[in-house]
Amino acid sequence: MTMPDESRITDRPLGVALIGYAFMGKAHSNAWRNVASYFDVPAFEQKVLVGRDPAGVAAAADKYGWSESATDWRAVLDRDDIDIVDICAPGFMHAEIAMAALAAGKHVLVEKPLANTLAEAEAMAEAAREARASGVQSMVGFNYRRVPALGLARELIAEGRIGTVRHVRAAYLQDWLADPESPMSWRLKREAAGSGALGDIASHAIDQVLFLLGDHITEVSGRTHTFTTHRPGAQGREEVTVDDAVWATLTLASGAIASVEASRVATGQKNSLKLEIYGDKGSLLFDLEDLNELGFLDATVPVREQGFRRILVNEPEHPYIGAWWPQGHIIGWEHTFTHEIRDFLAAIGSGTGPSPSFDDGLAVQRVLAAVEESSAAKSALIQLASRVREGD
Ligand code: SOE
Repeated sequence: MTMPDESRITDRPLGVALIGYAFMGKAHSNAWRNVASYFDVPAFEQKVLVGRDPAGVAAAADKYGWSESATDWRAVLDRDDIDIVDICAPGFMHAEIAMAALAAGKHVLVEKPLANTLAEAEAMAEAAREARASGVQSMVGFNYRRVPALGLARELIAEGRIGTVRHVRAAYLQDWLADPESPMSWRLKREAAGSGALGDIASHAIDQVLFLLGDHITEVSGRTHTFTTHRPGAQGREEVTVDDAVWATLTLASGAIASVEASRVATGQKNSLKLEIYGDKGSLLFDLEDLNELGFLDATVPVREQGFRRILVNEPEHPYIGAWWPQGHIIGWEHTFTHEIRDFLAAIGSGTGPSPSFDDGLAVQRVLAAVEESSAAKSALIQLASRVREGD
C-alpha cells in the first residue's frame, strides 16, 4: 500500500477530486464550494470532477467550481496532486473506487450507504482500518448527523436529559415512486443500487438510531416490499429489482427498541424524516421538514407544567450554527453537506479519525443485510452477533 507523503499534504492545498455529478455530486460540490467561506478548514482546491459523459461532466465542472473534468477515475487516482477523493457515484462503484483510492493513499469520503453488499462493506472497512494506521482518513456521508437539531438531540440524550431511552420511532418517507408510471432508473436496479428504500433512506434512519443513542444493534426483524414490479424503461417495461418500502424492528444492546419505516411510495410525503425518542425522563421529536427545530419534553418538571417545547436550534452555541447567520436566520438541507465536508477536512487537518467511519457504515450495512434476510425468512428475528470493534 502507498504510504501518504505527509510533507506533500501539508505543503500545499489539498487537491480534491469528486466522482459523480448528479444529485449527490451537485450537493457535495455546493458544499466544497462554500465551506471555506464559513468555516476555518485546511486549504484545499476543487481540482477535478469525474463523470462518464465528457460533455456533461465538463459542463458540470464549470458550473460547480471544479478546475477541470475527467472521465477516467483510475487516472485521477494516479495523480500526485489529488489528496482527497469524494465518491458520489452509484453504490455499485463505491467499493472498487474507495479501496483503490485508499490504496493510493487518498483520503476518502463516500456517500451512503457504504456499499451495495455486506461483503463489500466488510472489505471497505478493513481497508479503511489499515489505511488509517498510515494516516489516511475515510468517512461515510450520513449527512443528517450534521443537522444542528440532531446534534443537540444527541447531546441531550448523552447528558441524560431524557433519562433511559426506551424506544425510538424513525420514519423516512418519500413519494417519488408512488406513480407506477415513474420511469426506470439505476436506483431501481439491485445490481446498481444494492437495494431500494432500504439502502437509500432507511439507512439514514438506522444511522440516526445509532448516532443518537450511541448504542449498537443486537437484533433485527424486518419486511421489505415492492408494490410496482415493472416500470417503463429504455427496453419497454423493465423489472424493478429493489424494494419500494421497508419496515423493521431493532433491539439495541441497552434494551431499547426502535422501529424503522422507509418508503418511496408514501403518497404526499416528499422527503419526510421523522424521529421520536422516548426516555423515562423525557422525549424528543424531530421532523426534517422543520429541520431547525427540536421538540423537547422534560418529564422531570411537575406534570401540570409538562408539554413539548419547541427549541429553535439556531443559537451560536448550537452545533455548527455560529459559523452561519445571526440567531433566527435559519439554515437548510444543503448546509448538512457543508458541515460534513467541514468535519472531514478538520479530521484530515488534525490527523484524527473522522466520524462516521467506514466501521460505522458497516454497522448500518449489517442491519440492512439483516432486514433483507429477515424479510426473506418471513420476518424472522436475526441476531447480529459480530459487533463492530470499538475504536476501529
Ligand atoms: C443523501 O443523503 C440522500 O440519502 C440521497 O442519497 C437520497 O436519495 C435522498 O432522497 C436523501 O438524501
